[in-house]
Amino acid sequence: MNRALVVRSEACLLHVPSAEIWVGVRTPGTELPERATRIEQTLRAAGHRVRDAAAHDDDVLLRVHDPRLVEHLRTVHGRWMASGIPELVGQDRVVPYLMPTAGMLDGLPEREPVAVHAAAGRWCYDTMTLVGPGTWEAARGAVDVTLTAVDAVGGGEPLVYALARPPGHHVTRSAYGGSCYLNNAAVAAQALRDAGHDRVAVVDVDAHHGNGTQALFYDRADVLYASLHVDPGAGWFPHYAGFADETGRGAGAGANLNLPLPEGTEDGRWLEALDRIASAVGAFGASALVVSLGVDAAADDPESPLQVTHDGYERAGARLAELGLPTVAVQEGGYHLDTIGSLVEVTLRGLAGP
Ligand code: SP5
Ligand code: ZN
Repeated sequence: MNRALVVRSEACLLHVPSAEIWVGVRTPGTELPERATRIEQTLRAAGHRVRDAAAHDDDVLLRVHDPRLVEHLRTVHGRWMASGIPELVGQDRVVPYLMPTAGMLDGLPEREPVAVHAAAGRWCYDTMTLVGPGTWEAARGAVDVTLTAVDAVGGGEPLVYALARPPGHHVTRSAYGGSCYLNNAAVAAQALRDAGHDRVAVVDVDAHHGNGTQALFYDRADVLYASLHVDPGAGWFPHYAGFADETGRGAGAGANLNLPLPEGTEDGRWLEALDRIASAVGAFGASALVVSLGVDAAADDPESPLQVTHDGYERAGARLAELGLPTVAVQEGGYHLDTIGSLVEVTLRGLAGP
């Protein structure tokens, strides 16, 4: 059997979410470091080659994201700790209490707020994505993992898996959320473009719509974003994006494909949608593929109502492998610790081809 090259980094374990605040209620965080250790353990046991990430500069990252977002993430936890909030209210994680929405500002100029607890909501769009002491190093480490994976594909590896954590597909150019801080898959797509691939496809199999990746490439004809996910119209995160009528804009018209699926969708319907996506990637004429590999569509995952099996994920990998494209698979969601490793492993088995 063909095996993938796996890229990982110790830095990715440094982000410890501690909690998520959802509808005002503090619940334990689900995007845990153990996700990465479980995946790595399983992939090593299955005989995949494992390589440490190499440090990369900020060049691609700063073209994908607003440099002010990157600077905010790099500095905000330190500012928070120095602000007195931890002593005053007992909160040592950065969490917004106010988001300056377009409706609030109503045309007023954007100002740089003095208070760090106000700046927190300028760059983060939800209350579930807390910043702790190791968050920046982990998110930046995930970018290094991703860029190292792209380099390896450039060096002739047909399939490279970026064990990126925290995940990234919910991050837009200038706003983070959904347990994500920096958009690893978008960095992969941009780096593949820079490496000479004229057309790159991003296929997002995470249970949730990758609103960040979609937004980043929505106006561009050179990167196709295609996703199958639980229908935001049925009340699921990210709620405001992921609808079938979002097909791209301007030069990017036709280069965005959303296939929202009902709660309870099982392998058959999920794989039909995946097949439509694979055909679209073929028709698009991509010369490289990024897979946003979330495994939270699995039946046993606590965060989504899709009912995909291990066999479904393996077949999805195999269908994408038929495209015959150099592939960077980037880890996104997946929260059931006992099966996250095997779900990733079978998907890579499929992606590696017969
Ligand atoms: C990368 C990824 O899969 N992000 C998913 C973020 C969606 N989270 C939505 C959570 C909605 C409420 N969850 C409450 C359960 C608390 N554990
Ligand atoms: Zn997800």
